[in-house]
Amino acid sequence: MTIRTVATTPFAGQKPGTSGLRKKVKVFAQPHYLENFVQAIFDSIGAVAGKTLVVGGDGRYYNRTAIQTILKMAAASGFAAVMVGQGGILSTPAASCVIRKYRTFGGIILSASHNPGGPDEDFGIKYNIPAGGPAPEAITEAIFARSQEIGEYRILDAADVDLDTLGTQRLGAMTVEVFDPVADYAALMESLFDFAAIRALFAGGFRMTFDAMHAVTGPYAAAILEGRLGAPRGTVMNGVPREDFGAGHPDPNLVHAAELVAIMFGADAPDFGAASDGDGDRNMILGRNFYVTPSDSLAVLAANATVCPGYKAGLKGIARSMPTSAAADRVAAALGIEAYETPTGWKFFGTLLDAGLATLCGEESFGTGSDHVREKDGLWAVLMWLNVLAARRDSVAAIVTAHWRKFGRNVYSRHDYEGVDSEAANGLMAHLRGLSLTGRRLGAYEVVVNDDFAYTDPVDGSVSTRQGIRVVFGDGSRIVYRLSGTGTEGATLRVYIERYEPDAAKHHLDPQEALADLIAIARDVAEIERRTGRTEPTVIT
Ligand code: VG1
Ligand code: CO
Repeated sequence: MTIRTVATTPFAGQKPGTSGLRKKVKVFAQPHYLENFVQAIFDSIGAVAGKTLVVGGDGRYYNRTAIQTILKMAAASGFAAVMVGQGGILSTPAASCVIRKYRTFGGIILSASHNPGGPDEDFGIKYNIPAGGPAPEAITEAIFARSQEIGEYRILDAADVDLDTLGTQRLGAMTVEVFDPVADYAALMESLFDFAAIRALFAGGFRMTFDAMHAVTGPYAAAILEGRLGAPRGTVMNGVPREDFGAGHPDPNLVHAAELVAIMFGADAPDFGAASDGDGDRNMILGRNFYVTPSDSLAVLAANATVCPGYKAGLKGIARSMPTSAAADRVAAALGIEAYETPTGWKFFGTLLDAGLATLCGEESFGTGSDHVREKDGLWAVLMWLNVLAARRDSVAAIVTAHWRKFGRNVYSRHDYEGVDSEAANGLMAHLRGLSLTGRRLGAYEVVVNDDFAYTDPVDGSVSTRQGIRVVFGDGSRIVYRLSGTGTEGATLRVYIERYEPDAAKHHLDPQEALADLIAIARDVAEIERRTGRTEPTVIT
């Protein structure tokens, strides 16, 4: 077997976004495209000789092909070993778990998360550091810079590796260990939650439906919920990962998880419903006829965390991304712990978790997690809810509405305008950046803060600017605007709207009604219709 050095030239635009590099499969499949980016990673993370790397993905189309390339390139770069999930499968939180448990030199995760999969759809790749989390911006910027000057890459000439048989193989001088992608993760979950109490809950007739959306969590959910926790077979639906996610959008929200939503809002609905996304790091939580917003879910889990064995000592702090509602801040204040506000993207939580400043983290985009790994974790959130339900023996709706009565409700909604013309979207953001609204009245509200969110990491001092336009009003209500950093076509404008409602008599109102005046202001201020031609959002969550 020989190592080949291949001459190459840079591709424009290999710039990682909110969570790694995401492009159409057709872009990744061009000769040298993936190889250039992988070599740029290996060239940017320090000496790799003798180190171990974790590799796996969400099982989407091109996953296996990409893994073969990465294995041969890792061998050519001098890695001593690569641990790869059987069948190329490894959820994002399980990858983080394994990187940490075996103290590897990080890992490469192949996923475009909630984006559709298939030959004409999306693919993605990102590097996670040895702490288990997404590479911070300093590293992603170094990878991008390297990709823009790359002149060659190295790859081993070898036959493909068998990804399906557990055990150890040789690839040149490197060891490839194909491991069970579920076992370590399931053991970690069992160490955090009261599995006996959850088993007793199911044994008492509690019914649940988990929608794996034909994505990576199928095998994890089946092993944990139906296996270790004794939920009846059939609790997990769409549980077999498919390369095209069954032609669906593996995004656990009210629009894309419509099948689950119909079950949970239908006749004879189960007690509890949940779904996860393409790579297993997101979660949607539903009760019977009841939807829990991700921002509320974070707050409720924080308020109830001590019923779970892994969190019984209490929380050190709670972190949320800036556009996420401030519901969790109210819990932090009540608990007398710190609340942190970070830019969008899980990479910003890593330093807080490593420094022991925060225990729970969350994003409005169906992401919740804790210091057990360094990624958001879909099944973890589902299990934490199950532990809370087993301890409180109350319905999801009763737990959330009682939470609102105690803390008030942060009424919240996100409006996405997908597939907007990029120039129009950039123009809209430039228009917003040019406004100076502080001190002005908009409808019934007075603007007290209007800025482009900038963040200084309290641990390492790194600064991230241009993280979203904020319009904050005197009563704490907010409108936030940002462009998505995970899409592959045109631009997606996200508008986040929040208002605090202390009055329990109004907690039952539909957020779209309760927020109607702010929604109208948000559209006016950004001139959404005039600039994008859109009269309505494509997705409302
Ligand atoms: C979106 C979400 C963000 C999340 C990111 C990755 O980013 O808003 O909160 O961290 O996706 O999630 P953006 O830039 O499109 O708004 V995942 O599950 O796609 O890795
Ligand atoms: Co995801």
